[in-house]
Amino acid sequence: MTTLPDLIRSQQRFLLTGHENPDGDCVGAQVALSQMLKGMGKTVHIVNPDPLSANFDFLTEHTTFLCPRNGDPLPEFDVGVLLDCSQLSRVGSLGKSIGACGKTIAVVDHHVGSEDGDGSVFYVDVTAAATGALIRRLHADLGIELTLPAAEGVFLSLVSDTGWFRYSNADAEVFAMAAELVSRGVDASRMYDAINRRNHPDSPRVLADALQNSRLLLDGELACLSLDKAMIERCSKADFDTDSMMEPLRSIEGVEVVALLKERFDGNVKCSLRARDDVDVQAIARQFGGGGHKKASGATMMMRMAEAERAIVSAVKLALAAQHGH
Ligand SMILES: [Mn+2]
Repeated sequence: MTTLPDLIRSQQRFLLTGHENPDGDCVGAQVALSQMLKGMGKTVHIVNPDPLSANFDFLTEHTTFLCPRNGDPLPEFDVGVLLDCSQLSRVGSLGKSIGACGKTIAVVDHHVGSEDGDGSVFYVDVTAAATGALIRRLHADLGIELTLPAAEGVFLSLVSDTGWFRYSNADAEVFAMAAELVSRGVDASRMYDAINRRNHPDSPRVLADALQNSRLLLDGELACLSLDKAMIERCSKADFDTDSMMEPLRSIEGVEVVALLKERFDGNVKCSLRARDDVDVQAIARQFGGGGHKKASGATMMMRMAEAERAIVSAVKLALAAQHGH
């Protein structure tokens, strides 16, 4: 069975991609891997199903992110690499185009179930804190030094998926890597500013108005926030990261699970779940066709908002009851 290092050594043209609405882990891993491949003299293109969030503008100084529209031809490639997801269906319509090329697909991912993904070559570890951590390991496997942009990419991955080292996945590997990356020149404080201190002047009002709709349910163990289309529209106009709205709810004492439900334009609901302790939100998301990690998961729910709210409340209720042992 071919390993990813062998595949990289033997092939020349690489197409890197990832999931819809690429997050910091996804794009950080893309930057780090593209730096590595370019350093080896390979041809690399990064294509994503959605444009980069403005928070990641600082990466575009050294890296080009393509976002081909429906029907645009893809750059030629020998190997497609799925980063931070393992299924072409997570890559939207772009995933279909990539799959239709019939080329080798490699998966680099840390989500539950990624070992059963759409690739034929896997570099996966569900215990890894971030996909970027896997790209750091890949550098070591191939004996490649990290460039500064690669180090910044890995660092972005680590801070994105550990919530700047607050979550329980911030393990010894994460801190060891972070120390190494900072010693290679990564400026953590400058990166924090570049990502997080560039909100729109409307953002405090948008956040305040959105949080008005938050509710504490199930004896205060579930915090639920639903955003309708109008609020989603306001958020996107202010370029506000809706996932960050879960943080104030997570900080309430006694809250075990936070659910963020976002109404999509087609009327279905995108649900994000976060757990504080022992509730397995990956198992809950899976009930609705989604997945992720034990403490951070999501699903697209093919139902209206009111129905989605009821479904999430009853699923969390069952999970809490199981946890409480009755
Ligand atoms: Mn990730």
